[in-house]
Amino acid sequence: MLHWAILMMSMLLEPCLCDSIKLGTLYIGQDGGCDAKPVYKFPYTARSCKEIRDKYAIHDDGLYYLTTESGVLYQTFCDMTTAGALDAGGHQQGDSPDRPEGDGTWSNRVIFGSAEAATSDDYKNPGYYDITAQDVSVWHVPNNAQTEEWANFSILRYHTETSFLTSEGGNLYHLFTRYPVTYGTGACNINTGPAVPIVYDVGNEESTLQLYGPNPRGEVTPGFITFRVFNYEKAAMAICSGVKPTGCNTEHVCVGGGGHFPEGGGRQCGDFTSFDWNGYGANNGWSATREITESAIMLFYR
Ligand code: KO2
Ligand code: CA
Repeated sequence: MLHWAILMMSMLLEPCLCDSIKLGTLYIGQDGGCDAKPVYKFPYTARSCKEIRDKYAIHDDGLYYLTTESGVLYQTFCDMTTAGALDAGGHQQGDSPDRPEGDGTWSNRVIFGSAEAATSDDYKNPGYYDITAQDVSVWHVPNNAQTEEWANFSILRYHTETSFLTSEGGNLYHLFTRYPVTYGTGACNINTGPAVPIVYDVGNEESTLQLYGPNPRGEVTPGFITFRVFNYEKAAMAICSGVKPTGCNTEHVCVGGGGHFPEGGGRQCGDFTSFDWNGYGANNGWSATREITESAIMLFYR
C-alpha cells in the first residue's frame, strides 16, 4: 500500500468536548473524560498551534483542536517545538486523461481522514487552507505508527526557513491555486513551482538520495523541497520531498499527482505515482526503497 498524508499542526493533550461546553470555549480535561476538571480553556479563536503554544504556554506535542476563521472545529497534531500544525494530504487515485486535475485536492477545500489515522489513511484538515504560514515542515513517518511515535520513528524530517509561503499566498492551498497540479498545463523544467532549500531534522542529503532508486538519484539535487513539477509526458506532481529534480522522470521521486500519467499505459497512478516502476520497494532501477514507499508524508505549517 502506498500512503501519502499531510499534516499541519500537532500537540499532546487529549481534549474532550463535553455537553456543558459553552459556545466559544473548549475545555480540556486533566485526565481526559468529561468529568475531569477543565484545566485549560481554549477560546475557539485559536487558529494555529503557535497561538495555543504562545497563549497557553503549552509545549507538549500531540493532538489539539483548532478552529477555522468560520468557526469549524477540527483536530490536528501540533509539533510544539516548531509550533507547526499537521495540515493535509494527497488523495490521488487512478489515472485518466478525462480527469487532468485528478481529485483536485491540492487546490480545494475538501477534507478527509483523521489526525490519529494519518499514518494509515490519507488525511487533510481545514488548516490546509485556513492557516496562514511562512514555512513547512515535512515528516516521513512509517505507515501505521502511533501518534506518540511519529517524531522518533520518522525516517526523514526537515523544514524550510525562507518564509517562502508568504510570497505564495500564505499556505499550500494558495500556492497550488497558483501552480495547479493539472496534467498537460506545463512542461518539465520550464514550469516548475518553487524549489525551496531545506534544513534537516532527521537525515541528510545523502540519506535522502538513498531513499530513492539508483536511476532517479542521477536526476535530482538533494536538499530541497520542490512544488508542482511536470515530467516528460506533462503529468503534474505536487511535491518532490527532499529533492529538486534536474531530469524529467519526476514520477519516481515526486508525489501527489494530477489525474493523468500517460507513460506506461496505467502503470503509473496514485500519490506515489511510479515509486514501484522496477518492483515494489525494490530500490533497484527507478524503484524507491520499501522504507519510503511504506511511509506517510506529513506536511506541517509553521
Ligand atoms: C528503463 O529502462 C527505461 O525507463 C524509462 C522510464 C523511466 O521513468 O521513462 C522508459 O520506460 C524507457 O523506455 C525504459 O523502460 O529507460 C533512461 C532510461 C531508462 O527503465
Ligand atoms: Ca519516465
